[in-house]
Amino acid sequence: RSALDPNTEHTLILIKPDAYRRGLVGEILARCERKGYVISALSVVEATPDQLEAHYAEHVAKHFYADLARYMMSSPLVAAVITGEQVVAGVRCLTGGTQPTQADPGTIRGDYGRDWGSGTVENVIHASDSPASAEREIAIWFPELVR
Ligand code: RTP
Ligand code: MG
Repeated sequence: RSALDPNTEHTLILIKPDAYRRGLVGEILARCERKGYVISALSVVEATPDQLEAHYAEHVAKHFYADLARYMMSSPLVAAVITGEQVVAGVRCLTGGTQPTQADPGTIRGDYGRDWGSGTVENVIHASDSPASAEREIAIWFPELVR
């Protein structure tokens, strides 16, 4: 049972703490809305270590995980469920490549992401990389929607 419409597609974005602090929440949500997608859920949260380990399960054992977790807990962030036809691929496209310096201009990371010399890049946004990831991640950040 889900509170989300099963007849369309959903993705999970995190507007990461750097973007929250810099006042980019409205800008990032506006880009999703202008593309024609709908905001189905929205929340300001302080991520817990458990939530991040679940969310980034594929990265927990990697050398950059400690920096990543510190970055993701450095202030509140905004979690959102975005809805629309092929929204998973579409929002990944809006998001751009992982590394801000290489991300195409015009993408969210290309326009706003910052590389510092060391530590984790501040790349502004997370977006689910597949419909299966989206389902898994929505359950982590919006458990009330999937119960
Ligand atoms: P995300 O999951 O956050 O949407 O980013 P992504 O798919 O583009 O990249 P992914 O490979 O899943 O990496 C997740 C996040 O970990 C940080 N990272 N740091 N220092 C490093 O080598 C490194 N590699 C990845 C980034 O914050 C990246 O977004
Ligand atoms: Mg990823």
